[in-house]
Amino acid sequence: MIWNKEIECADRETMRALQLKKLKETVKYEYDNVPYYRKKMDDAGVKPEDIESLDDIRKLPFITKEDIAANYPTGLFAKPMEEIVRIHASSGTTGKPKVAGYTRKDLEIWGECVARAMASAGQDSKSVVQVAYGYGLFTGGLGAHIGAETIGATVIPMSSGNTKKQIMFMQDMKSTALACTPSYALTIAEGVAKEGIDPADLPLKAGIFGAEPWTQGMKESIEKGLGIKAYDIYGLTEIVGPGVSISCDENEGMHVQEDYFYPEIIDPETLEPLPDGEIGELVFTTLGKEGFPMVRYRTRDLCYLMREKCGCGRTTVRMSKILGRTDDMLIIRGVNVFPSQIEEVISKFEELTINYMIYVGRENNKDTFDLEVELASGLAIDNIKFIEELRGRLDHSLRDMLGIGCKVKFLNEGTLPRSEGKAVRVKDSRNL
Ligand code: ADP
Ligand code: K
Ligand code: ZN
Repeated sequence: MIWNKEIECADRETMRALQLKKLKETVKYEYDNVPYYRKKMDDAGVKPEDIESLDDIRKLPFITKEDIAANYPTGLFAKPMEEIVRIHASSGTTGKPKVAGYTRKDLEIWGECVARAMASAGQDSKSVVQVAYGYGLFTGGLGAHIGAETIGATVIPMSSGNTKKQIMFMQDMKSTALACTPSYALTIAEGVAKEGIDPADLPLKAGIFGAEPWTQGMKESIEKGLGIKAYDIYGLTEIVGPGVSISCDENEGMHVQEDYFYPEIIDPETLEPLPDGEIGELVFTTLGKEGFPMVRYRTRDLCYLMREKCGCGRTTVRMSKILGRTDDMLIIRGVNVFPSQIEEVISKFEELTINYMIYVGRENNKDTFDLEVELASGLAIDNIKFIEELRGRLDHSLRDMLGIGCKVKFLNEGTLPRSEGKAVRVKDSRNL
């Protein structure tokens, strides 16, 4: 199902013309209304009139997470508070949260984008969408909510947590879609199994999962555990929240709502633009947002762009799954390690659940690297021969993937903490 065929299936020329028109307006708007960015442009010697083509975007200075922090809380807002009708903020694991402000029009844009996402996941006005993302400053809950409402679905605003009640409502209200983080979806799937419910008996058809990185292996576990098709929804508070992009039935990347969010991929070191297909840092310019517009915002998320025709009929550019956040990258004994690489390895082992915990520390001037994994149900941790054989195979696969080894500890199923929101899978005590 395609929500907005005219835009989502527009030909390249039409889309580029629309983007250029909106880009020019955005840059002028930003220059006129955000003094901090005006100064950046002045320092770089670039004026709004210098934007004559889409490629001219490269002349513009970036906005970074540090710029947002330096302007905490509302210094980069382009509208007076009177016109701001909603505030959200990202969790801000380090330092102050990043605060975003929305005008009425911004909420409409957000609703439109998430509506496209809901439709891509097969939902319509007859659907019942259970939102199990947290409601609050976090954009997950109200983001999924506004999209489900825009398509006219029945929204169940559960928020996260209380897994038993989630499952009860899912059955009693005949929810057709579940929107939550992939790690919480997995927790719910485990709950379903624990209650002896056959996933095929659930009315649930689709999952709209995002807000954290997840692998194909994780996707398969969730799809099996809930008897659904899982879709990947991407977004970030600074740009709008979830709905910046969504996967389709082809499961080959996420279609970017590029009439509102213009994507670029840059080399995070040289800051030079990279061609389609090359992995780098994702940068977004919002096209038409009023309250908290962003020009060339560096997301720190790593992915690549695809412009080949998609089987679903949409013509919008696709971004690959998020392969990691530069923030999440661990440097262990000089080697770059992403938690998602570990998840990918673990997901290939039937003997393990997909839960894990990474511990990094420092002893005798050397990095320590420990990994806890869980045995799948019914497997005996006291079967030493089996465990040692499994350890051997796991060590080998991890070393293949990461280039370094780690110390693995096996746990019984259900030992590791389960997530209701964004999962915490790394404890790095080196930074304490
Ligand atoms: P934060 O997690 O930085 O406090 P947000 O709640 O705004 O703030 O989350 C945005 C971030 O979450 C993105 O920059 C990205 O790293 C991650 N994210 C969101 N959706 C996805 C997704 N579908 N796949 C992978 N990562 C995602
Ligand atoms: K107001
Ligand atoms: Zn598609």
